[in-house]
Amino acid sequence: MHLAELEGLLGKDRVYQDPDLVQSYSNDWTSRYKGFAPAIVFPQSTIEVSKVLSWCSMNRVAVVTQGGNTGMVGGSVPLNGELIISMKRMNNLSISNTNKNHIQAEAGATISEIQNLASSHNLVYGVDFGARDSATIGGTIATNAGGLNVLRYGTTRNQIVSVEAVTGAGRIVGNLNGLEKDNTGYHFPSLLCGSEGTLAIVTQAKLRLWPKPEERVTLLFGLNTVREALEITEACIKSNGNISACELFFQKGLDLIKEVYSLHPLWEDKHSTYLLCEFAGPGGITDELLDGEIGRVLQSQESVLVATNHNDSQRLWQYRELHTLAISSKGIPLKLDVTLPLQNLEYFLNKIERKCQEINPACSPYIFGHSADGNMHLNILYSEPTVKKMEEKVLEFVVSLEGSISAEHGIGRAKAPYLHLQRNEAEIELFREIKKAFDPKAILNPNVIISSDN
Ligand code: FAD
Ligand code: 2HG
Ligand code: ZN
Repeated sequence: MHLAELEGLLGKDRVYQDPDLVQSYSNDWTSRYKGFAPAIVFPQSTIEVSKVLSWCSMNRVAVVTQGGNTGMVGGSVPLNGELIISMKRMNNLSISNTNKNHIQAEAGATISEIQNLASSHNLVYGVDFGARDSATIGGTIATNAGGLNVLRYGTTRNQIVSVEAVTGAGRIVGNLNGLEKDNTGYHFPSLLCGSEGTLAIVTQAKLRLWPKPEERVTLLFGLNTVREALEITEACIKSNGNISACELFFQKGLDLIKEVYSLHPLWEDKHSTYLLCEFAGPGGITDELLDGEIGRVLQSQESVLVATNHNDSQRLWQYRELHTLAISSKGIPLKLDVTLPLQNLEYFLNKIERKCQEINPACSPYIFGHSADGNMHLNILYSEPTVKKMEEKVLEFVVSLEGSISAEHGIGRAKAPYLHLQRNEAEIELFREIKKAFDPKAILNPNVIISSDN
């Protein structure tokens, strides 16, 4: 690989070969995937991305695109010595001058940066989750990230109005016209969203913003069964258009968080199951809630904490949000991110721990997730040496219950061997054809979504 040519095209301050720097971009957030790369490129404009990809395509140099490198499925790691393209330096953003409810963002802008700009205009961005300070717009578009507020605003796909991207052949496609209605053939924002960097590098997007809620109320329930938690989830979904989050976790995860972060117990640890619900909307929603069905639910429960200001709410949220970090502090878990139809969720949750322990009695599964979406995160510690078998059996179980093997983290490299559980041969063949059209030399994120073995 003649990196000097690339330096000549872009300038020396865009291409870095320092081994320590390159190494610091070569492993994934979970530490499961460790790669190596000849160099890292930091383009600063769409034209520069186009120049890099044209050069790579001509020279058949495989690349891995990276945003914040917070992905959970090994998609942003150069496992086979690919060149890393980091989008971090493309992070400009501004409120659109054609529509004040849209934000125009370069791919490397983080979720927090978008949220802050939106907030200063009395608006919010609809996607939010724990990695907000590092995860980028490009990465979240590539993975169609979900997060904490999907039931209110939808996934990332629902936020994108327009997208600009560069194909594997170096061609700039898409636009930033910001038109809410634009039925001119195939819809690139939809196609590129969730394509995990296998079709094109997203360079910029126009994103929809939403009115900032005036009032927010967070409820944390201490419960004793999954059924109770799912009944309250259902009541929240039905009762009030202002529901914005329903998050489920269990005593085992709470015990770990208490240990790692020295947090207080909840209700002296007498419950097994916890549900955090958040409502956000116009002024007066708290009173409205208390007068309606949710008020009746609250009266029927003995263990409920209610937070109506930011600090109290954050105190409740930390019991949910710290799961990922607390688990990672103990080892490298097998991470599964699945959706179940709501009617099968209780069955799944009641069976899954036993199922894992039957495969490996030494394993330690932690379960938490977004209950209203039927999206559960299963983090299994100490599953070696049965990681593969565990993954296969759990994913087969999910499919047998009509669920999905990837809810919001994507397929990446981690789940590529299981794509056939969800997609039939005709679909996978079509995936290959679409990939060929966008990336004829197959240089973008090799083995992501479709591995060379399936
Ligand atoms: P990266 O990790 O850098 O990349 C992810 C994938 O996108 C890779 O395949 C990469 O090649 C590709 N990619 C990156 N940038 C581009 C681009 N500009 N163009 C094309 N392809 C690109 N995810 C959720 O969905 N919901 C959650 O609630 C959630 N919570 C999380 C909490 C924590 C603590 C952590 C660490 C992660 C969490 N994630 C969650 C996972 C992760 O943050 C998301 O997958 C996020 O979308 C990744 O963004 P990123 O910028 O870090 O992308
Ligand atoms: C969450 O909902 C994230 O907290 C991360 O999607 C899940 O760590 C995980 O498995
Ligand atoms: Zn999640």
